[in-house]
Amino acid sequence: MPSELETAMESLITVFHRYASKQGRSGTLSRRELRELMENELSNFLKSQQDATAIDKIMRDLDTNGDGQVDFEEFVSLVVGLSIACECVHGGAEFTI
Ligand SMILES: [Ca+2]
Repeated sequence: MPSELETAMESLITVFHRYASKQGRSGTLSRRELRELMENELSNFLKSQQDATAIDKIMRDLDTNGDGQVDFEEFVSLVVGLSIACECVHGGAEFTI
């Protein structure tokens, strides 16, 4: 049975591919796919960033290779960044969403 952390890693991969396969290239997130993922999967963390310009900014920040798509590596940097921000806010204490 996978550990808690291994399960979390599997979830990252599963969620990424669920949205990445919706349209166009299946291995990357388009702007629309990224928006859907963030609205559905990060709605608690990103309540203040639901407007279109915020999505555009996040997309630009994430798309480090500039191909207009967010690949898994670029997506992971979003998750890592949010996790670090979240850990800082909570001071490392246990939290629930
Ligand atoms: Ca990219």
